[in-house]
Amino acid sequence: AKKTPLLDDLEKGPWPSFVTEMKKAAANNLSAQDLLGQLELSYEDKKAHWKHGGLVGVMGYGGGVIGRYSDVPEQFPNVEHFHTVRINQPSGWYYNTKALRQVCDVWEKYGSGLTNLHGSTGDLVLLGTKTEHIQTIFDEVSSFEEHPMDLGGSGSNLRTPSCCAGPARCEFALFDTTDLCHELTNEFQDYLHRPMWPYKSKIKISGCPNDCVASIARSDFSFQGTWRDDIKIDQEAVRAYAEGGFDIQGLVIDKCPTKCMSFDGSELKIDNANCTRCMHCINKMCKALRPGDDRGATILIGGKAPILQGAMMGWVIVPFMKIEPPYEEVKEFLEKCWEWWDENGKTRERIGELILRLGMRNFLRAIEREPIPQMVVAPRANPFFFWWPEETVQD
Ligand code: SRM
Ligand code: SF4
Repeated sequence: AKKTPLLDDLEKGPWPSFVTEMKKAAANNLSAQDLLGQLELSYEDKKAHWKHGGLVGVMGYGGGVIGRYSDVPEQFPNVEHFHTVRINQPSGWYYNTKALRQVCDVWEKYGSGLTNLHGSTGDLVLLGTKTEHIQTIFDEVSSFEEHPMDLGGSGSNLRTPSCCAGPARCEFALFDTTDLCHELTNEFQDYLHRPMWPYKSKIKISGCPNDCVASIARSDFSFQGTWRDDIKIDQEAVRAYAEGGFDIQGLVIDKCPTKCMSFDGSELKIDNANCTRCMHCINKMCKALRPGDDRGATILIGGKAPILQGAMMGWVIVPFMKIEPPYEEVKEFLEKCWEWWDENGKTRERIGELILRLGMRNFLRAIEREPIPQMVVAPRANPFFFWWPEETVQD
């Protein structure tokens, strides 16, 4: 094996190291050997030795494969092509071992054998193959006898939707996140596989406001489970917390962001009209407090990383929507938003940035929604009011 003193540094310390894993793979894998060599050279030169080299893909798809080529192929011929294949993960990342084995077999045959489970959008990511194998990999993966799989998103399209573990593993799931994710993925196949929008668009779905998939910061459309009626209180269980020495006042009442709770030593009261459904009290006292029964989701728009306008968190556009199969209302809502964005967005402008540029009033009019207080992120700072032409009186 070639010497890699700079990479070896990344094996020090108590944490797992991708270098150690790549070295294990390199024992009988030429791609992994050259990958280590090229990475070492990048560290020496302080420069990446990958280049984007035009589009590669499979028949009928515009996304799902990211083209990568080495710019020093004479030194590292086994990574001359090193394309990445994104496989759409099952909702909530539930595989059985057979499904995973099938993918690994294909990848050992046609790819580098190196994987990334999972990419941060959610895909099962296969790292490094040659142009001539891409179509074969897709053909095999998509025609597995059991659990056939499809490509995920890349480029200016709908990116692979992802969701939290949902009701199969989590008692807090206020709707079936896995079913909604699966349904939206199937419904919007065209948008997922054919890049045609101004830029990428992401959907992430969490079953409750704990937002375990961090949808608020990482997706243009963030779905978070919520409820409209009152938090359910078991006063006996509340007293048991207090008797057990749990500091209800300090850890729950004082931490409530809207100060809508009180506890007199024996009874807990919640002013539900002022509750913002943050989940904190329920997380802390889950034996005594439960979400209400009238359940659905809040939809936030605009979460994204820093390109163009800086990093943004999503903000509330729909405070509450019932989330029930076949999810027609959700689908119509998404279609309306995408249509307006596709019509008006500049290249690389995401929907949240477009709302900032053209104004919320234009967005709300296009998607046929009335402005409501929950949409306000911060008090406005300019005194002007813009009337629509039909609201003014002409002399
Ligand atoms: Fe990303 C660009 C890799 C998840 C925001 N991202 C890229 C590029 C194309 C940059 C490049 O040319 O090297 C990378 C392609 C890598 C390749 O060759 O395969 C890249 N992004 C990744 C992955 C593979 C990292 C990973 O190993 O997990 C993730 C996708 C794997 C998957 O499908 O599961 C990945 N990227 C994300 C996320 C997180 C998420 O989706 O939850 C974000 C932040 C959320 C967001 O969308 O804003 C993200 N990637 C970006 C951005 C900034 C976008 C913006 O509007 O600010 C770019 C820049 C760009 O598009 O030019 C970018
Ligand atoms: Fe459970 Fe909520 Fe996390 Fe989903 S987001 S896994 S429902 S706590």
